[in-house]
Amino acid sequence: RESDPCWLRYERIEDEALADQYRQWCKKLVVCGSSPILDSAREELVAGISSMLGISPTLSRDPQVSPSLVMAAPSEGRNWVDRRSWEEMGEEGYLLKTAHREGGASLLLLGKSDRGVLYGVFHLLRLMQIGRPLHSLEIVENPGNRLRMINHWDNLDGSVERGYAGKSIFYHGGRIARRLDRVRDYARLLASTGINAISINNVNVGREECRLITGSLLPDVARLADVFRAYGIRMFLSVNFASPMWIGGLPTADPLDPEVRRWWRERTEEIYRHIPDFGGFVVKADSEHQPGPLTYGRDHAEGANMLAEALRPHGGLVVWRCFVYNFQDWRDRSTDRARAAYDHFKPLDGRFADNVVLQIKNGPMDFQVREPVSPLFGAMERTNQMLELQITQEYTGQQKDLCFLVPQWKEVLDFDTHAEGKGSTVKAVVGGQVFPFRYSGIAGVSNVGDDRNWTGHTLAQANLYGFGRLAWNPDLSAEEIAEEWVRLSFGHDPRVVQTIRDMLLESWRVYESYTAPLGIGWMVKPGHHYGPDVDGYEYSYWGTYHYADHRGIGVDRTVKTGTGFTGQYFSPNRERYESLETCPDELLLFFHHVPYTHRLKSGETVIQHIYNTHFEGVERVEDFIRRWTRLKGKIDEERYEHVLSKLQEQLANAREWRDVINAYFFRKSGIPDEKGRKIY
Ligand code: BDP
Repeated sequence: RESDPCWLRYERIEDEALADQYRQWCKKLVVCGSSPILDSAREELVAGISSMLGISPTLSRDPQVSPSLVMAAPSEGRNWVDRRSWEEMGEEGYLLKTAHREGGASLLLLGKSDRGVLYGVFHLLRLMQIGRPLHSLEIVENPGNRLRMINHWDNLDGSVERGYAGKSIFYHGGRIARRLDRVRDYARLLASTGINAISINNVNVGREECRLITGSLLPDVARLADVFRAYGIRMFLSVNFASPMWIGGLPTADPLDPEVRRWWRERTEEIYRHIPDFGGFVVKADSEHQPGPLTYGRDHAEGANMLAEALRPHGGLVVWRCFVYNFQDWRDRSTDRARAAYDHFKPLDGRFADNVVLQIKNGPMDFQVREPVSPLFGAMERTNQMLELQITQEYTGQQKDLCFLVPQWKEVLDFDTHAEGKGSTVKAVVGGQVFPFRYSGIAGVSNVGDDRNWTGHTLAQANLYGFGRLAWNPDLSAEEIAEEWVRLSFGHDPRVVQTIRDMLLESWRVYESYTAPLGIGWMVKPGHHYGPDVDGYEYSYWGTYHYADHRGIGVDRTVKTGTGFTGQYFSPNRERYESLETCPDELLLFFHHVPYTHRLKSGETVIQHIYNTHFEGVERVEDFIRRWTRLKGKIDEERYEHVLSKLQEQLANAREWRDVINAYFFRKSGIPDEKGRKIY
């Protein structure tokens, strides 16, 4: 069976008057220029037009034919607009403009690069899918981020680390898939939102996966790269720092060893022989059992720079991840996992080569439903930085529970680090506006697998879409993105649009309300991380996260009496988190240890807040189900039934969370629920 087209459905436009207007604009298409990317752009445009409007536009390469729609490559595009409009476009930007001239009007779709043209095509098709008029367009768009990247955690055997949507679309039984139709559709989906880079294998690189950079698999990797290239997406590979030993037969992987350096140079040269526009390496080093430079008494800068040196002559980058922490011992209260990334990397500022980018997870821990923003953003003014988000819902419901993450990501992007005074938001830092980074941007860990609907939960497609849209334009609101996605995916029935949009927008807070409270996180079942286990990690060497006893709960991360983590922030964030009075409720237990009777700004005590939110969370899921069932008959049966069954699964999960969390805190604290509800 065919895979789900997601938001590229191009359904026939039912409003005949509108379709007729569109036909006027789309009937005579002039295409100037040709290249693999422009060919993809043209194919997409023609396919979209025929599917939505039921016509095949006449195609010409001759600009003299008084076209209705002009799609022109950079070399030709210049001739169609004045200099000012042309110069407003950046390298990947595009222009969509209705030009009225003698002999009629035409729609101009121009790009500064082939990629720009492709993005312009997807924008135009989106406008038509959403039903916008085209007669007075004046759109210039440039991406807000230079790197807009997807990271895959796929393994060669076809499994996907933290994947909740089936098997890998790239690999099958130790090889790269023979047929790449599915990959091509994926490239289209990604390009439609403006993604321009992808890494295709797990950051935990096993022995098998080391072969991806050897002659045995490179020809196949190159086939994948070809597919992505035609959609403007550059390919990256995750590499294992110990590769020179594992596959090169060297006795060491010491980054200062000349043989090791030569080995990487030669490997890199071979990669570029197969993939001339190869993007570079993604590296997880000295983290969670992965090898790295620390083994050899070298630091992260020495490790990253060695790879950077090998990639530099070819224009490649090193994406070096900052997810580095030592296993802590909960008996040693001086360690704090939250501090680790900053403690490791901040002292190295200025030592990284300019083709290294540090990739930093949004929070200081690990993709919990609620965390403060990592204090490392903006803290290294002489080091390229990018943001890492997790699209795959590891800790946020595993694509069984509905959890639209765009509102969370917006909070991260809009967070003001105050690195260079007010207005140094995370989006400005990773957009390269606060410090003149050579490379920066946003990466997201993919939520895609070979399930027919790509993402397990159909509504989780909205996370992939939203990620791409935000990477392109971090100023879009969560509301705009949600509504856009619903219209593209489910059409324009007002009840459908409103219901699904609202459910998406509420879902993150609903998920938060029935899981770990007030910013502590981690009350999940160890290993797979779905469902509640209050003390699952509490006494493990991997860390301790809530310190609940019979008096109170939370982690004291203050400078005055705790781990000192708050001191890693710039003022005034530092003071805001340090003080119990100003610390925001939703992060209270991340920063402070308080008695259960502590009163939140909301007026409730901590314990009563826990009870209330957990009862409420379950009710909200019940309400989701009620609202969804009112859509019966208004959307296709298949997606209707699918989402309904997911919501029912979510309800069971929410109930389990409610009962486990409430019972635990009731027993710990001995404080009854003010409202006398049943706690098991
Ligand atoms: C954690 C995941 C683990 C990843 C790790 C990482 O549980 O599977 O390998 O992040 O980002 O969230 O490297």
